[in-house]
Amino acid sequence: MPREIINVQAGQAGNQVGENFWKMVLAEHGLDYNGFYHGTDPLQLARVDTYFSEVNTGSAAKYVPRSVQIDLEAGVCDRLRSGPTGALYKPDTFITGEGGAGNNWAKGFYTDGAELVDPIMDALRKQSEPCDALQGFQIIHSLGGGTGAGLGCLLLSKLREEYPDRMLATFSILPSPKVSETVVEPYNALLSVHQLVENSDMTICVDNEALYDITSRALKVKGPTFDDLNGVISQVMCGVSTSLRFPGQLNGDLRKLCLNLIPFPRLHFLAPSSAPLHDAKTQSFQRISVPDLTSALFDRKSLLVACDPRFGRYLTAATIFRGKISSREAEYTVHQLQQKNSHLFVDWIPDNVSVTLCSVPPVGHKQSATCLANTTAIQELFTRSLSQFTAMYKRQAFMHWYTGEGMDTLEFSEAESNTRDLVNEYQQYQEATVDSEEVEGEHASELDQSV
Ligand SMILES: Nc1nc2c(ncn2[C@@H]2O[C@H](COP(=O)(O)OP(=O)(O)OP(=O)(O)O)[C@@H](O)[C@H]2O)c(=O)[nH]1
Ligand SMILES: [Mg+2]
Repeated sequence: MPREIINVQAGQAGNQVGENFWKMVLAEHGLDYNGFYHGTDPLQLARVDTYFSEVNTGSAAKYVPRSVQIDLEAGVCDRLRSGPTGALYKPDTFITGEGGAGNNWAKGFYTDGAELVDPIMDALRKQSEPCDALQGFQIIHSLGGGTGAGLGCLLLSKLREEYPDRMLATFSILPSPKVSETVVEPYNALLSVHQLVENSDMTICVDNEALYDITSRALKVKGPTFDDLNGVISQVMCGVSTSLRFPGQLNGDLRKLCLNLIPFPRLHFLAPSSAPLHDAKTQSFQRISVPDLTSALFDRKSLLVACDPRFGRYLTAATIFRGKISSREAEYTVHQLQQKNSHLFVDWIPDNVSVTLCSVPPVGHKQSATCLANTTAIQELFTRSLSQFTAMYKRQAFMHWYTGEGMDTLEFSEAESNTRDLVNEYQQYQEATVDSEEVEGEHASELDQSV
């Protein structure tokens, strides 16, 4: 029975990354840009229904993305529609407004976005009704703007209300001053984190700061464009969704993936890494050894979040190896790496790194690997945004743009303290050992300081 996922791409970043993601997923499943199958490997179609609905066109089956594209302005979606994959999407799954949210989270969440949310929910219902066993939703969005961040978070809370027992996952792009110069991005980002902590089951963090470094250093792109960054993001999105899209044993659906990765409900912010990191336009038919792939996955330079796992500890991690790789070798290599670096993995969750295999490699490669890490080092990402947020918020800079949309400044204070609590929780679990005193209470923030 199919276990469907519905994709939502919101705002400029969401739709641009989404376009790239679908192109890559199509290629992996042997589908052309119109959704027709030309592949030769039955594995490509075995679970294609996770992300595609099959439409009978009379002669051949057409595979249509189960996706809704939204934006408060029409330009980005219009470009997507007139682009090479434009004919792929169902026409009634584009929902756009006029004018955009102008980088204002309050417009996306409270005013303009709130006006568009009902037609969006209708479109999502239309997608979910024919599903046999809907797993849940994934939202692709940036946290730095107004639409993807504000309206994306509003949608998340609506989905939580209407589909309380389905999984809600997000691919969330965090802003970096290296890529964008819009000053209010730290506000939008932390207001979003405040929502994501409560309403998302799993947030896969993609940090434009790390992407900029990867594209400019590892891929040697001079002055990387969004297209360069998005190529790396879709590569990683394809990697992390492999176990959902191909038959396998472990982490075969969103719920199982979350169950293995998320030991505490609030600590669901994951850092993805990928190897080899390559320019989407080049192909690599070289063999890369399993030990090389494995050590790259746990290397800071392969991480899509600008943090250093050596300064934190892994609570859990899920690895997936693709191509002709023996499961014994993969498991042995991961185990060896963990033994050698045992201080980097919490000792109170035994066997906290899972290994999954998929024989289908990404297009143009012989083998590859991806990892989703729940590392306490991710707190660096939140402290970075917090310090930018606090500097402006202390002086109430730019606040009138938000209060002008009816927002209460209290929400800013709450977002700030919620993020601060999150950082403390990561820190406390980082320091906890199997021998430290037993902890009581639900939240790590209630832990005794001596732990
Ligand atoms: N990686 C990546 N980041 C992007 C892309 N487009 C925009 N961003 C980043 O996203 C943030 C801005 O958000 P956008 O997605 O442009 O905004 P939006 O959701 O359309 O919201 P409004 O335009 O304010 O209505 C900034 O941090 C940008 O650097 C993209 O294609 N790829
Ligand atoms: Mg926009």
